[in-house]
This record gives sequence, C-alpha cells and structure tokens, in this order.
Amino acid sequence: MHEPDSVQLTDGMQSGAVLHHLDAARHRASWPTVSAVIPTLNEAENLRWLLPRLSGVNEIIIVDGESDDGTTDIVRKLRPDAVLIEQPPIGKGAAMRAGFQAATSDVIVSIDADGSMDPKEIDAFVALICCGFDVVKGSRYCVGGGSDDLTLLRRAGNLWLTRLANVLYGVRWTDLCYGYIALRRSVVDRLGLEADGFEIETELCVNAITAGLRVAEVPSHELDRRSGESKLNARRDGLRVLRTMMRGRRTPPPPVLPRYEPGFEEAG
Ligand SMILES: Nc1nc2c(ncn2[C@@H]2O[C@H](COP(=O)(O)OP(=O)(O)OP(=O)(O)O)[C@@H](O)[C@H]2O)c(=O)[nH]1
Ligand SMILES: [Mg+2]
Repeated sequence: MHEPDSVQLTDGMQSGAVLHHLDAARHRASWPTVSAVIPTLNEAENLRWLLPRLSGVNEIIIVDGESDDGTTDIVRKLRPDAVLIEQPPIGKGAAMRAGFQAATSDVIVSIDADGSMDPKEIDAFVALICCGFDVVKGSRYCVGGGSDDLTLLRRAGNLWLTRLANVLYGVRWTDLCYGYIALRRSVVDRLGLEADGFEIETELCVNAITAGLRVAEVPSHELDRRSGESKLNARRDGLRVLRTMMRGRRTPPPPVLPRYEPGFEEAG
C-alpha cells in the first residue's frame, strides 16, 4: 500500500470529498500488520470454524497444549502457513506468553479458539491501537457489547472483580475477565507477564496501567463456545485473578518511561 501521488478532481467532487479520499488513503497506508495468537487445548472442531475466518490477519500463531483431538492436524491442514507452537498444558496464560514472544507483527490480537470471539471484530480493536492506545481490551458490558455465554456465577464474579480493579487501579473498566485483547507488540516486554492460567488477562490489563500504558475498551459480543468443554473453573480461576490484582497493586510501579506515540516503531 502506498500514498497516492495526487488525487484527480472529477466534475462535482467537492473539496470535502477530496479530503475524505486523502484521509482514507492515508489510513489504509498506515494500517499495521496483525498477528493472531490463539491458545488451543482440544479445539479441533472449533478451529474448523475459526481458521477460515482469519483471512484478514498477517500471521496466525497457535499455541497448543498437547491436544489429543487432532487440533494440530486441523491447523496443518487448514492453515499450513500458521506458526504452530506445542507445549505442555500448563494453562492459557503460559500459552499466550509463548505466542506473544513468537509474534512478529505490529499488533497482537489474542483470541480464543472456541469460536466465542468473532474475528470480524479485530478491525475495531486495531483501529483503537491506530488511534494511539497501547492495549485495547474487549468488553461485553459496555454499550454495544454482550455475551451469549456467561453463567450467573461468572457474571457476578466478573462484575465484582471488575469493580475491585477499578478501585485498586483508578480505572473505569466495565469488563475485567475477558480474553479478546489487542496490544502493540512493542509493549509486550514492559508488561512483565508471568501468569500461567486464566489470570493472564487481568495481569496484562493491570500491569499495563502500572506501566503507564494507554488502555481502552471496545465493545465485543461473546458468542457461545461452539463445541467442546470449557477449561475454566470459576472459583479456582476467580481466586487466581484476585491474587493477581492484589499482587500487582503491591508491586512498586516501574520507572516512568516516555509514552509511545501512535506509530509502530520498535520500543527503544
Ligand atoms: N495451549 C493451551 N490452551 C489453553 C489451555 N487452557 C485453555 N486453553 C485455551 O484457552 C482458550 C480459553 O479457554 P476456555 O476453556 O474457552 O475458557 P473460557 O472462554 O473462559 O470458557 P468458556 O466460556 O466456557 O469457553 C481456549 O482457546 C482454550 O483452548 C492450556 O492449558 N494450554
Ligand atoms: Mg471460551
């Protein structure tokens, strides 16, 4: 993609339309490359739905936890160009961290393999990164978001944990425990991620705040898991989220670094 050298003024074309044309061309030219990082644990059937819908991303990174349902065979068949990392099933967090380290694009989008996150929403996440945010987190509870999937227990737990995060970190989030998240690859190392389990999403968001990064929410509609079983245990993983939040609050903030400006240069 390149900037147009000139724009032809055709009959009836107003100057406003020319500006719009130029603006659209400039935005197309600066659209970043995107890596999708997908943790998988026995998600073969769901990947049949997800992988063909990821045509808009530049790189697909699958981190598989030794699935025994043919997940890796489906990946090799449907997307032979995908980067496939295999590791023991330590947890979603360990898988996401491995995927982040392997990614090479400007922007990383983490997306579950179970078909609950619609790849059509990726552009909305990336657009906010282009506006200057470092981390863009999906929200099922802001206007325009929703969920077909949350049980009452999970909904109540997430609401309580989100409110606590807002108090502890001085933010006004509407949804804490949701894994549809985009981030600039250049900020990955500043996040200091260590979580192995489902608390990774919380760790990513609260560490972004303590590192002085710019975090935004974007509406997202969570669909039902298409098939297979959830690996999340609301009580056990909720407690891990809580511990992660408390620990993050006690950790002294890192030295203040200059903020990133919009653009996709490497972190210095
Ligand atoms: N590699 C790897 N992936 C995992 C592991 N645990 C979970 N995942 C993946 O992480 C993603 C999220 O897990 P889910 O079980 O869907 O969790 P959830 O979305 O909170 O639960 P549901 O709403 O019931 O689907 C899925 O793509 C899983 O396959 C693991 O130990 N290793
Ligand atoms: Mg899921």
